Amino acid sequence: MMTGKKCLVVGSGLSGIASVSLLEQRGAEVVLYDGSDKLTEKDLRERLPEGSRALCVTGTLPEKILEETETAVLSPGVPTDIPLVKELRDRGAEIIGEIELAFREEKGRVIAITGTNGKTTTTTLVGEIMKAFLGEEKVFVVGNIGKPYAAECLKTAADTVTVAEISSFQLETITDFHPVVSAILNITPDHLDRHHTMAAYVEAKESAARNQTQAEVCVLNGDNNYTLDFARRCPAKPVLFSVKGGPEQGYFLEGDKIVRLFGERREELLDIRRDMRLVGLCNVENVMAAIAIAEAMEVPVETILGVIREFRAVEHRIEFVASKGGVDYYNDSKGTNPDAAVQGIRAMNRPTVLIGGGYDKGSEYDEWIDSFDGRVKWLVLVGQTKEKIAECARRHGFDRIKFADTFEECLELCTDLAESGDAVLLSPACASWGMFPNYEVRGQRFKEYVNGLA
Ligand code: UMA
Repeated sequence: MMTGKKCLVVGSGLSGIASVSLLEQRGAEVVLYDGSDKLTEKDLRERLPEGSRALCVTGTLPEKILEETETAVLSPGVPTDIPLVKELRDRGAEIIGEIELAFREEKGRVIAITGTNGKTTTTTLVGEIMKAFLGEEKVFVVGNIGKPYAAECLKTAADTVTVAEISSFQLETITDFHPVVSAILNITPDHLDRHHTMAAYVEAKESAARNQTQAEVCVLNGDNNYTLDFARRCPAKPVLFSVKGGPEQGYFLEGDKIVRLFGERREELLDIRRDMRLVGLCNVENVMAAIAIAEAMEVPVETILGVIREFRAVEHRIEFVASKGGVDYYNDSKGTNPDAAVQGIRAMNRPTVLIGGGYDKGSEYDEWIDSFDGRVKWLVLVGQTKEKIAECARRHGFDRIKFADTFEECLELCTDLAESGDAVLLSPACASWGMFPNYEVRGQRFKEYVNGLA
């Protein structure tokens, strides 16, 4: 029961604001706190919906609030080991995160998808499959993907499904969160500034399945040492997928075919060249995981395949735009750092004119240049980082470089350089700032240009 409960919400971003609204709808007395010294109490008030009675606090949290708080709801970006959280814990407050808060209101079934990479694509694809199966209004796609779970949970019912993309940050603060199907797509080092050790990061990811039972399913990557190891200890029934030839049972890639093998029953499900519009091996993994999740939810295979055949990609992530004059154009504007851009270029299977450059975040480009691996026909550079990238490329023996002064000039140059059978890929390894307000606008501009070509 939340009525009259004294709750403290930490963080006034998307999660925090949605948490305040949920708590107030449930009758709690809410304090919204933000630790940023750039924000004032007025800023917090402006972020809240009209009519909210929450007390807004910045700076140092008064003793009285620390003492009275019964439940503290942390936003994902708030580390669980900062002095404020320790203090609240020592005084006996319950510490939960926004995902846990929302889950306590859940009336239907939950699918939880985590992993270092591929979460958003897999979550989006599973969301589409579940919508095709149950109807649009019965499915909620929430979490790290950008829509707070707390904003949707009160709409759930016995016959709805919540598809949640869950980050390691969000998993640190769950207690009862219990998906009927969970998935850990892969685990590679990430966010170590926050979790401190790889062991802690892995533990956070594994907790997606913590409350599951043997009657439920946890989908795991059979090619990743961490998730493979977890398959032996997982409280749910592990279902493996693999692109490297594979586990003895589960979903795997055989030539160009995704195959399912359960017991003696072997079935070819789809041809990755014929039936998938998504490109790149990372997306084959995402598709396999989505099939495994959807089948665990008892969605008929034909419904699943129907959605996969049409699914084009999450916007701005290795998104196929159009084929013009025999040249395929791909928008990977979301490739805002070298790591993400490595995935972009690896997904190309033909000579590629690659657009790089943008705002300087102090990144190093060596690994990205190394990943070109003979695929890049021309590298067209634009923006603040163009000289820095060119210098790095030359050091690695790559000198097929062209420069452009504006984004428009860069696009025209690409069209001139690309020949029938080539690809043009916008995957710049840099943020868009300086030329655009964000990567979405950059991707949009690229798509408008491509769609306008004869
Ligand atoms: N804050 C504090 N104290 C702190 C830290 C932060 O008061 O110690 C305050 C900040 O001043 C700021 C607010 O908290 O005002 C921000 O909270 P937040 O960082 O949790 O951001 P939200 O806007 O609530 O967005 C969060 C997720 N952000 C993070 O995990 C960092 C979003 O994921 C998510 O989409 C959203 O909730 C809705 O569920 C973003 C993300 O970057 C996309 N995720 C990471 C990733 O994908 O790698 C994990």
